[in-house]
Amino acid sequence: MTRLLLGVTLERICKAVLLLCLLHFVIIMILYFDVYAQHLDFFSRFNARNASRAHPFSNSSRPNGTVPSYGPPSTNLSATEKPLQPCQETPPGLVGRLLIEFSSPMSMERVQRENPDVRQGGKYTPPDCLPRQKVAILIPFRHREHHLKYWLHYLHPILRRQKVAYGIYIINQFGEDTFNRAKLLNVGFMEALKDDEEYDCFIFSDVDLIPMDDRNLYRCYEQPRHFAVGMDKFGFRLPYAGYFGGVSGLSKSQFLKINGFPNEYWGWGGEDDDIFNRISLNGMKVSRPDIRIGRYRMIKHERDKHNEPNPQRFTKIQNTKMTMKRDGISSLQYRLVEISRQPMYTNITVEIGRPPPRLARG
Ligand code: UD2
Ligand code: MN
Repeated sequence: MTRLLLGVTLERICKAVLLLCLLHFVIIMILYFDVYAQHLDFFSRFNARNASRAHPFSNSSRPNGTVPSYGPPSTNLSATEKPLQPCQETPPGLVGRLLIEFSSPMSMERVQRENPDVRQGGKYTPPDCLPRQKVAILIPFRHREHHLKYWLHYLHPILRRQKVAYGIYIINQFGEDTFNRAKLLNVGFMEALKDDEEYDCFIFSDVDLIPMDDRNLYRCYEQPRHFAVGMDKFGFRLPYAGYFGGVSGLSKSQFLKINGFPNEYWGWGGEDDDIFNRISLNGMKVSRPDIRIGRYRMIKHERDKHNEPNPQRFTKIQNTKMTMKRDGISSLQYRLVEISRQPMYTNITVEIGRPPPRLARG
């Protein structure tokens, strides 16, 4: 009797083990097929992305009038591909705070290697959505190659995550006469539009300023934008309410409304305050990101040669109201020396003259 009972129990245990094994096998099979399906999905998405990379959007390849916004042509979509949607207002791939440092050496080769989808001339268009604005980024420049490498290294990936169509323009002052930041930026505005008339937003950035947070979106707003709110050199605080230096952005119509920037500020200082005055005098108000987001690191440097503080600046900023109508984009004169398209940026070398003799003596 005991033996019989033992046999029955053993048989039950065996059945239970068998059932467990069967269950285990079924679960494994389900999981296996699920992973396999995901792989398939991943590969098909990967292929689609590569296909879109193989036909990057460029002005020359765009059939006239077939594309409503700044995206790849929609004409060669297959039946299964969805047409591109406008890029989201808040880009989904932002990472927030960034670690910015300038101690490790940087090379242009590295920047190029790490940004393979930037087109010749430093241009980029998001491959997966239709960007809402086309932004020209203008950098006043002379003899700051070392800074430029860091700027490109940090900014290309940030701008890519921000999902805008953009082009980078270095406005390089020819010769060794006194530097003129604002006039170079006026040249940048004109030349960027000659390069691509679709630019509707212009961002003016010093070559030595790197944003520390990618939520500080490089695009244009309802009002002229001041991006560089908190800089390390000012203890991450706005130095004064009317400060407009460092990095700023104006739409095409905002820029034209203030007659562009002044051409007559030679040497260091004052031009940013004049631009601020122009904005207020034309009934606009400067907008800014939150101080926690608008943080910047400036690459440390000495004052450059031929960019000494402009002794006229304090008097000049008192007179913006009188000068802004005659001095600006409407009176801009320059001689183009060379335009060269580099892999990571477009270089525009320009002769912009020198200060009038009275100022040169001052
Ligand atoms: C401040 C402002 C800057 C501008 C300037 C006064 C900050 C962070 N920036 O800059 O926007 O208002 O004062 O004019 O407060 N540059 C060259 N080569 C030169 C000289 C200047 O490339 O030889 C360019 C370069 O892009 C540089 C920018 O001009 O970043 C401003 O010059 P700066 O960096 O010498 O002046 P800084 O830092 O006092
Ligand atoms: Mn600087």
